[in-house]
Amino acid sequence: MAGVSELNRRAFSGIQPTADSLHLGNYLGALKQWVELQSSFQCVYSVVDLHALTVGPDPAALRQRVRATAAQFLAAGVDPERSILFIQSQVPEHAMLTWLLNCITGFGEAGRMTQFKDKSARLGEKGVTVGLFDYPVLMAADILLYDAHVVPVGEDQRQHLELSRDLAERLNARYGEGTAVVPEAYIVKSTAKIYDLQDPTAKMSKTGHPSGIIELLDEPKVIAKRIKAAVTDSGMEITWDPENKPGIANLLSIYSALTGKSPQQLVQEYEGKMYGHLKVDLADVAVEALRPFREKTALFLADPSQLDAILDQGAARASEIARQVYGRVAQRFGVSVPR
Ligand code: AQP
Repeated sequence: MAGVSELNRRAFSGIQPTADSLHLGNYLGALKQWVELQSSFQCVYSVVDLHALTVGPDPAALRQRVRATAAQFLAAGVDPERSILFIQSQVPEHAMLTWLLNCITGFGEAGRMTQFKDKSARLGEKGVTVGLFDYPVLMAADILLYDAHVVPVGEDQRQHLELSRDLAERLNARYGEGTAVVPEAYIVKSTAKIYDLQDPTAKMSKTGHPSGIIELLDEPKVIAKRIKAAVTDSGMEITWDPENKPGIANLLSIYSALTGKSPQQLVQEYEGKMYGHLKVDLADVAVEALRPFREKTALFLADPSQLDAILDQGAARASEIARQVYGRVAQRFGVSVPR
């Protein structure tokens, strides 16, 4: 964990408003770290709606999900007094810096991104847009625009982070040191990848089958049902063996992250017990952990003017930094800086 002196350093991260509710993977892989980093970094967190456009959402649903996502950030503990919380599309410099970065990114380099390959394979040729291809460059712009030193994300974003670092280094090599801050990924190993409850070899994902996901806003009985129906492995013994027992290891990782007990400690506690015991107890733990989250989200959504005020204030603070950093980079490229 960073020391007090790092309060001068910035953390940036974003989540796409692509679903009504975030899931447990988003929370344990990213959002939990966002909240913790607030005591040691100046944090900038965004609802990245421009990214969400890459999958062609319905405009009304997108607008509603932007607000729901922001409310969930706040419910998780993002503190708008300490951190900057804003909607990406309110700060035009994200798109402007993306264009500059597009012009220094190799076509082959962007084409190597595995998430693009996976998503484009799923969508088929007709569904794939230039926007989807350019997603990692927009993500690099998001990060570099705030001179971010660290980026708390899950494992699936590691390759995109590497591209952001490469682009920052390229900017410094071509346009002079100090053009960009080279960011570092902040990935917590134990929760870097939470797996689908029905397919513990695939990551829990908003686009996965509902039965494999725990949504943070799910009703308690839905949460309990999904955990109790999670796929487990052959054998009966509860052991920590991610390679051979990925289903049980996933449940232990979730249990561990929600309680602070290590997987090894949990294995000891469940010695001689059946998989079913573990599932019943984890269901209770998850229901109780998510109850206040659901209630707080509902409160933030019930007060639209407060939510708007928080987001407007966040956009103003984000714009101040973005304008300055974009101006510095644009000048070095030799293009005009808007007045
Ligand atoms: N299963 C996961 N385990 C750990 N971290 C995860 N993240 C996502 N899934 C897991 C992290 O959550 C943050 C937000 O992700 P996002 O919404 O911006 O994009 P995503 O990774 O595309 O989210 P999904 O749910 O996985 O959606 P799809 O279905 O589109 O692939 C990121 O920090 C991510 O690492």
